[in-house]
This record gives sequence, C-alpha cells and structure tokens, in this order.
Amino acid sequence: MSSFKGGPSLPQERKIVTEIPGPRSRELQERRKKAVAPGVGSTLPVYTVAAGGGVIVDVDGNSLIDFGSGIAVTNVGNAHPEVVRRVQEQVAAFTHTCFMVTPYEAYVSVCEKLNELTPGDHEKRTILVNSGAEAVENAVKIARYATRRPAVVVFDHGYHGRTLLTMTLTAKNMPYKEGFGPYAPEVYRMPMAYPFRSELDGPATAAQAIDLITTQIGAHNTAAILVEPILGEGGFIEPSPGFLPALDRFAKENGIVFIADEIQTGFGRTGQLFASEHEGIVPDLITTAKGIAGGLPLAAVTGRADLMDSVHGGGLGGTYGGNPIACQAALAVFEALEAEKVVERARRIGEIMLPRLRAMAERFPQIGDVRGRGAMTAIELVVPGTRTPDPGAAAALARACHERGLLVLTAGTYGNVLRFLPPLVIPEPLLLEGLDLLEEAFR
Ligand code: PLZ
Repeated sequence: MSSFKGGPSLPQERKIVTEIPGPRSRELQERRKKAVAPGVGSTLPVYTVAAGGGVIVDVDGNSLIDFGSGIAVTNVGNAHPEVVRRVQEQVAAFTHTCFMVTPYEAYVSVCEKLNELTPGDHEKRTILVNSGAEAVENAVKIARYATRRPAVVVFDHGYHGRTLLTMTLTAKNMPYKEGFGPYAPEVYRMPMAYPFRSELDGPATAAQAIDLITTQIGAHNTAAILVEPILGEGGFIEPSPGFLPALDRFAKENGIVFIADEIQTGFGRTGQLFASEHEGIVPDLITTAKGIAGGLPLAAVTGRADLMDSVHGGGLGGTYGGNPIACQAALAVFEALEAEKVVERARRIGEIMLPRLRAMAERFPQIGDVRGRGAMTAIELVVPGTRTPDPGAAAALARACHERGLLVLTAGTYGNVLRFLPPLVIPEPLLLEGLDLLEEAFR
C-alpha cells in the first residue's frame, strides 16, 4: 500500500512528472486487460492512489486537476475528513446487519434528513438502496404500485442507468443498449426541449409531449413522468424554460407521478441543493445517489408519504440498501454541505467558469454552445459555422486536457460535449489553472 494520504491535506497542485498515463499506470493497464472484462471502460487509465480537494494523485506520482468528481460524486471532496472519521468509527462497530433483519439509527437519520432537504414541505418518506439505477427502478415500482398504471414516460437524451429497466429508460443506444435487448415494456419516449437544437420553446415542446401522451398512451394509463431536471449523460442539457413546469402541471392534473431524477444534479452541484428548485418544481418522487454519500455506494427514493406508504410491507428492499457505513458517510456529507457552505461554492464555480467558457466560445468557433449551472457546466462542439456535432473534436480536446494533467469527461448523445464537474470544494487557483489548461488545449 502506498503511504499517500488523501483528502484535503493532499498538496493542492498540478504536478506532471511522467507522460500521462505514466509507466506504472501502463503496466497496471496491461494487467487489467488480462483480468477485467473490456466491457467496462475508463476515461483516463491513470491508476489512482489518493485524491482530495481538487486533485487526483496517480501511481506514477502525477497530481491531476479533477474536473470529474468521479462523475459528480465527490461534491464535498474526496476522502472528506468527516466522511473518513464516521466511516472508520462505523466499520469498527459493525459493518452490516441488513436493515431488513435488525435495523440501525443511521438509516433512519439519513431518511429524516432527505425528507427535510428535498423540495417541498409536505410529508415524505424515503427508502435507501445501493445505486442510482436501483433508485430509479424503485421509483418506477412505487409509481406503478400507487397508481396501478403501467406506462412510464421518459425523454430524448435522458439517462437513468444500465439495468434492464433503466437501460430501457435511457435514450442513447451506443454504448448503453446495443445488443442488450429486448428491453422492458411500457416505456414511452417523448421529445426534450433542447435549447441548442430544438425549434420549439419549452411550453411548445411540453405541449407536444402532452399531446403524444394523451393520444398514444392515455394519461389514465401513465404511472409516471420521469425526467432529469438538467440532463447529465445526455450532454448537460438544461430544458428550455417552461418545459418542466408544464409537464409537472400536467402530471398533477392527471394523477401521474412526477419523478425527478436528481442523481447527477443533486446535492448542491447546480448551485441549489436540487436542480428542480431552479424552476420551483416540487417532484412527487425524487431519486438521489452519487453526491449523497461522498463516494460510498448509497442511493435513495424520497417522496410523498401517500405514494411511499401505498406499497405493502416487504415490497421494497435489498440486502445492502442503506448499508450503515454508507449511511454514516451520508450523514457526514449533510453536515459538510452546511458547515462548508458547499452549495454557495458551487454557485461561485459557475460564476467563474461560465464567463470564461463564453469568452472561449468567442474565440474558438468549434464551441457551438456553452451551458450549465453552478459546477455542472459544458461546451458542445460542432463543425464551425454549423450545428453538426463534432465528437472527434471533443475526444481530441479531452485527450489534450488529459495530457496536461486536467481530468475532463465527455458526454452527449452525439459524444460531442465536454463536461466539467469539479468537486465543489476545489480551491479557486486550481479551478483557474484548469480553465487555462482547457484554453491551451484548444490552441
Ligand atoms: N440517473 C441522472 O446520471 C449515473 C453513469 C456512468 P448509477 N450517471 C453516470 C455510466 O456510464 O455508467 C446516473 C445518472 C442519472 C441514474 C444514473 C445511474 O446511477 O449509480 O450509475 O446506477
């Protein structure tokens, strides 16, 4: 084991001492090829030994600036000291009992906190599970149970997971669905109000979706409308104003459960605790994961007590759901969010990044669109002077950033979006250096 200590005590600096990936990472990559199924990819195969604040340190001693947060997970920073402390205490006390066998307080505390923090002051209940996909699956189960209706409505460019149902709910074929069918029944996809690419505005696109639901499914057959308030994997698409409120209204008028998938947008990422709040949406059910537990596997469905209470006892659960170690991590995250004003820091990151990205768009015609909120921002790359997606440019830029020690991720239905998800606690000098490196990569 290395002697590296992670967390915010790691030197907050970019340091490149080998090519990226370095020799030890390349060795490990060779070992991996013989052991790990190639269906699981890695954006940047540098092998990690420590991470914290705004950096990731690899086996070759390189320190990279982190604009990925493990896909929007380490919002309060990697190996946050309070997460580490609570996890260590818990792991020494007991690692597992199964909440369905003998329960424990931390599970209850996490549910109380989620009921309090999620939008709306109505009475709520929560269940805890292991992954985002599992949370979405359970939200659909609950909506179907409560309404006794089969159909689920989702949207173009949406992403909800990789299990049979959630892969079906996901829009993009390659790599998520290709060859993995047949898919689950009773899933209907509607148009998304994608400001950069739609001809229609938000309310008009919602009207189109509502017309399709009414004529092709029947509102009375529709259990749920499921949507990410800002689309994540689909390319950080912020639906045009008025789109979400119109759908929310339609759902409420027709007894359809409105489910907000806040797995990527949640926990302060967008400069509000939840992205639904930007347009004042109060979802019936909300799914959370990722940022909830500082890197430990935990996810939740939180929602209206009447819906959650409708399911028969024993109808929901799983061996590890709400594992005590993951629950302790979540409790530490909730504390850190408040104590360190993490949501404000996300807002500040947006205030720094968006103007810089817009200035780059003036200079580099490959940038067709700059968008996002808080610490969830992106640029969409196109063939200059057109809206034709240019995934090659996104891949080349990502590579140039990686070589310089800046970890960035791509996204988008066309693979042509470069997205930026720094930990919300990234020190400002590193954020600025990351932006400089991005600009250098363009040149
Ligand atoms: N819903 C909105 O963003 C996970 C997926 C990465 P799990 N996004 C990252 C990949 O290629 O697998 C995600 C999401 C939204 C659901 C999920 C699924 O969450 O914890 O990955 O199951």
